[in-house]
Amino acid sequence: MEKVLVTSALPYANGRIHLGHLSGAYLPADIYVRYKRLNGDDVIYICGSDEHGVPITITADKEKVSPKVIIDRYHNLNKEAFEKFGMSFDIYSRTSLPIHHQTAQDFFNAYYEQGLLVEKKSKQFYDEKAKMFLPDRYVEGTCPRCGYEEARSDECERCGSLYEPSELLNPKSKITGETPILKETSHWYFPLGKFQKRLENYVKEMNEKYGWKENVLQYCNGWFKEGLKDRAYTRDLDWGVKVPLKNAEGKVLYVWFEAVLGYISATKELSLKKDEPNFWRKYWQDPNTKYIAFIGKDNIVFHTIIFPAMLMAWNDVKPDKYVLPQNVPANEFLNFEGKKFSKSRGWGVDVLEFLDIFPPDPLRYALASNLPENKDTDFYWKEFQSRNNSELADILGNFVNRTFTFAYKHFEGKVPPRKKLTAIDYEMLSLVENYPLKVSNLIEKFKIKDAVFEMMNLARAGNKYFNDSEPWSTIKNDPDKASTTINVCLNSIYTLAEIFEPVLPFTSKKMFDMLNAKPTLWIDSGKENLKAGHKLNQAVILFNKIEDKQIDEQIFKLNQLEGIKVTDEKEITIDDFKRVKLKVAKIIYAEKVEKSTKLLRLELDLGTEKRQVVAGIAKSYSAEELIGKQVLIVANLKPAKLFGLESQGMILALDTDQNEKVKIIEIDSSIAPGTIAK
Ligand code: B3M
Ligand code: ZN
Repeated sequence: MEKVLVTSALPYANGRIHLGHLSGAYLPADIYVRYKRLNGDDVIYICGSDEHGVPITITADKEKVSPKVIIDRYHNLNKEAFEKFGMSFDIYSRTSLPIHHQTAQDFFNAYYEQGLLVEKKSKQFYDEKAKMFLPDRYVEGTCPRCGYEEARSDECERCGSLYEPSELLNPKSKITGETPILKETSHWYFPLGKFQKRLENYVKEMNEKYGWKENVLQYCNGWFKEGLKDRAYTRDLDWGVKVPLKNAEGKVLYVWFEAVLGYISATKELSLKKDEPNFWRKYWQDPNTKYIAFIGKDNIVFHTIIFPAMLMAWNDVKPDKYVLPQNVPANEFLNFEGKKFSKSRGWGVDVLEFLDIFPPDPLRYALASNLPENKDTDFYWKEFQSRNNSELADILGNFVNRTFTFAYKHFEGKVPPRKKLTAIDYEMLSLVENYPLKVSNLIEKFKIKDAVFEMMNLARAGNKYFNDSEPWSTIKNDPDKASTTINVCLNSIYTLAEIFEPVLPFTSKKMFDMLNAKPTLWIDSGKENLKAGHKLNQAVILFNKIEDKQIDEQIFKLNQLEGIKVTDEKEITIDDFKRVKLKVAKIIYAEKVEKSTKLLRLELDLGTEKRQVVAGIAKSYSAEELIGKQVLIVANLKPAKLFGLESQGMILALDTDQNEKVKIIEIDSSIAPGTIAK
């Protein structure tokens, strides 16, 4: 039995998590953890919200509310999204808790007291109007190397060069739009360079022992080659963990130096909840613990270099020593229908939105089958549909369904005995028996995608065995043979229920309920777990097919939103704008589109003509309340087909950013339908 500590990156509580996040650091970890639990290992799984740092304050500034409002909102939304998705964290904590602040300050003090931190003065941008130092992302200017006009204070996203803030041309504060001055400030630096040799050895040793992923090693080696430099441990900001020193007013710990400690403080919070204050030490401070940190590729340096260096620096002087990550299986990115996820452009779909429409298991399966383990991958709606329909429903669902139907029709809903075993039965039994090990070998190596492929292969083999055994004919001329076939099929379904549990936890539960059985130890799940005479429960449908219409609706909505949310784009000319014909339209009839949760079919009067428009506003308005209202529409939009209905135009509405709610732009009744807006 292994003692396993698993963490997933702590998402910033400044926005909703989307499918890309799930594929990167959460679903693979949850699959690993669920498998480890069934395998009888002693596992804890830790996560929570990252609630400090500039990403949070920027969002708060934009909305003109306090950071607290933002973190409360998104912590709760993301916690709910993870729960609905079936994430099995032992705790989902938050870094704004006092226990986290205390933990982070303890670490800072441990370094400060051993004289490790170096105090240095430097010039940083300062906004005199806002009376504050401006962190990197608050300053924009022209890149001194390539002339890119939206470069950050010390790095250019376009040409990738790094420079001193004083070199940035034409700097502007993002808060006031004023030109900031350079003002001297002092910060404490963590001397990462001092740890370089030890870090290189650590990465080398872990890789030799446990086989790190190629992409992760490459990142690390890139950093080592460049040479590790001192890193500022503090920032001039008032939102965050206060620097625990006198004369450190207005300074907080740099978010990355405390967020990684969030894993530890979250485990401490779990200990308090369990009323076992030293529980966390059993994992973090036992040298036998296998610590696995799941992350996305943009977080590699923090987990393979900065966090280990911080733990080393603590372990150097303190008696209670921490374990370092044994493996950091970072994933690449998931894109959406060929492009990067983008909130501002409305490209992508967030988790809660998705789970409002479709159940979690098909999403888990589709994402797990296509994890960006070695390269970026894409989520496509059509692929999601076919994974659900042609794999989950047609292969796994079908095998379970035909077996249960047969067992009820011919064997009174009981497991029939094994009577005459022939070669084909022995072959199937030995395949099933060896299957759990085959799958676990892959999961142990973090080859989750391959493991999921193998899981479905067992269901494929089940169907083939059923077909080849022809129980529908043997039941008439050789009933003992049919009895054997169904016994083997039911036992295979037991194995499937278990090995699919990490990926399809909700479905697995249904399968076990149908079998009237409980999971066993992973390695035993391929054995004869259902004995002859065992009574089954009634079968339920495991997967519903997803219709083309449902998918078309999503694709339509995506393109519609993408068309509207162009606020971040460069300017357009007046001629570009003139190409858009905006007209006043009166809604003369409205009704729900059948089987759609979002769409209404509207009949519009444009003065000289009538039009039909399909609008994605059913979550905000009932059909009845719309009739008689006047709205603005884009009248020269190319018609599109949706749920078999032609949509001849698009209604303008305001995005309230509240769970897909929109507000139509109403035009008062004194204006005649057909009037042009310009
Ligand atoms: N919050 C970055 C992110 O959400 C950061 C991860 C922290 S892990 C300790 O991608
Ligand atoms: Zn540049």
